[in-house]
Amino acid sequence: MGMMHTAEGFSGVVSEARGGMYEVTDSVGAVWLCRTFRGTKTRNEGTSLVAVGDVVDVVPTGEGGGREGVITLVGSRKSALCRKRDVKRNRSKEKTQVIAANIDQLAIVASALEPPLNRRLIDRYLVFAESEHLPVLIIVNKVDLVPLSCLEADMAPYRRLGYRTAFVSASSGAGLAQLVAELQGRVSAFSGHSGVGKSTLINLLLGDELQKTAALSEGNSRGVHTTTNAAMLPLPGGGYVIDTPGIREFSLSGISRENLRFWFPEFLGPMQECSFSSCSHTREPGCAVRSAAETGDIDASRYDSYLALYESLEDEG
Ligand SMILES: Nc1nc2c(ncn2[C@@H]2O[C@H](COP(=O)(O)OP(=O)(O)O)[C@@H](O)[C@H]2O)c(=O)[nH]1
Ligand SMILES: [Mg+2]
Ligand SMILES: [Zn+2]
Repeated sequence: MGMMHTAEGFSGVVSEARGGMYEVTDSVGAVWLCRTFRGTKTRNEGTSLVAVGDVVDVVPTGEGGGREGVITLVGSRKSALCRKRDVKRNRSKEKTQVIAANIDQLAIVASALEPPLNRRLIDRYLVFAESEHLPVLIIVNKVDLVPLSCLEADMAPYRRLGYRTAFVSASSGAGLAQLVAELQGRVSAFSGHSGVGKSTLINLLLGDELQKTAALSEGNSRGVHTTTNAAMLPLPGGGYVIDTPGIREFSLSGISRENLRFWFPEFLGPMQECSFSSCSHTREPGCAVRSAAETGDIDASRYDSYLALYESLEDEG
């Protein structure tokens, strides 16, 4: 099931979406301008018909050999980054908008300073990634502004939990080679607080030739009336980067007060020992998770993030 050209059509990946038209990149890297039609079939019900990252079947329609086509089938997605429903426009039949499909990892971008390292926000992203079963890379940018030893201490709890981290500076170039290695051959969705340096980093990673493309797609995404514009930006060494909006725009529908505990992997052991099997790990007596946070077996800041997230979620019961 590779991306094969056949007599009738071929399979490719949607590399850019803008205004209802899609760029589809085929197996040899050629770009086709495609649209959907009433007969376009999908293996994904209830969500956007086509999103960046989708694997699609295309039938060429271009006259005189132009690279144009219609999308006949959208393949099933192994992962999907979805947009939060607009509460004001929440019609029950409205489809869930997909920001990007088939991403291999979520690259959480934070900065060492300006804005300061925000562990609460990192934890929020991690809970999201765990709930979506998405591998994570935590990128700490602007390491030129803070001694590396301080940052390594700040991030040690995450490394202990097995999350991959990369310390980089888009300004000095520190750590970029390691970051390139972590991104190579994968589709990575970049997300993080504004001002942490996502655009600067992505431009650096793309190399000179493609910087113009990135600037262009960013310009588009600011437009008020445009529909979901997104692009997979090809990395020189293989793999793609997708710039995404912040987590406030993400659908967190998989996360509730009841299942939050499962997205903190370090809680899973201690919580077997809680006095109440239904323990919420907030204020019950005999809570082994809270005890572990007090003794330092669970990082105290992570536990505080749990409490803050718990409070921010609605009670389903
Ligand atoms: N000191 C320092 N500043 C940086 C670094 N990377 C980006 N910046 C600056 O941070 C600001 C925000 O960067 P930008 O890429 O627009 O952030 P974005 O909002 O995440 O896309 C800009 O003024 C950049 O020049 C870095 O590694 N070190
Ligand atoms: Mg930006
Ligand atoms: Zn408990």
